[in-house]
Amino acid sequence: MLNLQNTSLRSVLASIALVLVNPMALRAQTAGPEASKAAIVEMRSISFFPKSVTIAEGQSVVWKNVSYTDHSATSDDEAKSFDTNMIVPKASGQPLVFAKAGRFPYHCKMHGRTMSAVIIVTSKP
Ligand SMILES: [Cu+2]
Repeated sequence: MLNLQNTSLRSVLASIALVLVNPMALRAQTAGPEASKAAIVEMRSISFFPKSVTIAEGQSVVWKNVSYTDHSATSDDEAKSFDTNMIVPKASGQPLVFAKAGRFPYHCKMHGRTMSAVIIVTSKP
């Protein structure tokens, strides 16, 4: 299962690498071992699943679009601390590393608040 996800992830990396200019995404490219333990969030028709994901500092998240329309995972804060940009059906975003503990609500740019969720990052002991 994990191998399959990694394979599909690699297949889309090349096509989206040039589009992503998010500093967090660029850092994620060199994450190496961290990327292999990425938490997966599915983008469904108008929801994220799971709606709440808890990870540890330094862990990454990969959004995987399993629906039939484009979606993004865009942070709610004005600074837009992370944004996958639009991910097309059957593709996955680059792994995004969450380096700091905190609560990071996000939404889809296309579907707004209807499609929202949260990443909770816990600090390492
Ligand atoms: Cu959406």
